[in-house]
Amino acid sequence: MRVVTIIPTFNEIDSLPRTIARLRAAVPDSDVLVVDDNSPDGTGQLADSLAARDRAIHVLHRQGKEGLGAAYIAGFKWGLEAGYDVLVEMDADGSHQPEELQRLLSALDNGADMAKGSRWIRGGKVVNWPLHRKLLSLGGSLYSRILLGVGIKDITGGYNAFKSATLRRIDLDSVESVGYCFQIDLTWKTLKAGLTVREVPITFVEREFGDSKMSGNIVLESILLVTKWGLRSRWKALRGGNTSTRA
Ligand SMILES: Nc1nc2c(ncn2[C@@H]2O[C@H](COP(=O)(O)OP(=O)(O)OP(=O)(O)O)[C@@H](O)[C@H]2O)c(=O)[nH]1
Ligand SMILES: [Mg+2]
Repeated sequence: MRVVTIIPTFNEIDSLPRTIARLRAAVPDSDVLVVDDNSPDGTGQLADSLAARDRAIHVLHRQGKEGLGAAYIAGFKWGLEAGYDVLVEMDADGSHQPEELQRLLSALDNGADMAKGSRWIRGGKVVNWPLHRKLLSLGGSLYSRILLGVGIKDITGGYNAFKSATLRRIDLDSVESVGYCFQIDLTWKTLKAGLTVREVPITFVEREFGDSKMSGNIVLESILLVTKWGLRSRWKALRGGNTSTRA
């Protein structure tokens, strides 16, 4: 099974080397793809220097900052083209523990089409997050769960592993979201395709270095898109087609 872990970066010069070193130690069989949006702090060049020393590390350079979703789509396309069997999403900032990746991969081995790291199921944790971030994450998941009618507890989570067949079933070009709503979008599309999403408990640790890219616009995008998708699927269900999805 060929695995590639995709790490999108924008100004992560302090975090990236630590995350990659931990990942290479924890899961040596996983290749790494850094997708850098021309970070002004030189993260792209740093990634190149890591790639020069380790053949498992690859770098995709993009022209400018286009958001997390666009970076992942480019990374997925690269990984599918290169023939990987499993594609993983991981933040550069240390929030996703590379030491927990094996658990996500095991869930795929045991039949899941997508494994989703979850902070909000039994065994899941968040370390060093202020109350307002916890409430935002829990509230976002609850709102999505109600509107979309899905059972996923941490639908906004960004630590995910996909079988390549899952990503091939999803029309990657139809992904509308650029910010964190992207994670909801991917999960929703996987469920709508009739595939299995399994939540796996993770410990999410607040970043130590660098700045968060979270913003009001990103939250607004999520609320608007989730509302649109939820209403659309209910409208379709009312008109006869049953699109209800449970996990
Ligand atoms: N290539 C690329 N990467 C991005 C972009 N926006 C965010 N990222 C990366 O995506 C990952 C998650 O971004 P964060 O800023 O940590 O966002 P977050 O984890 O939701 O928010 P915090 O918890 O506040 O850190 C990090 O590795 C970022 O560097 C972007 O526009 N382009
Ligand atoms: Mg983060």
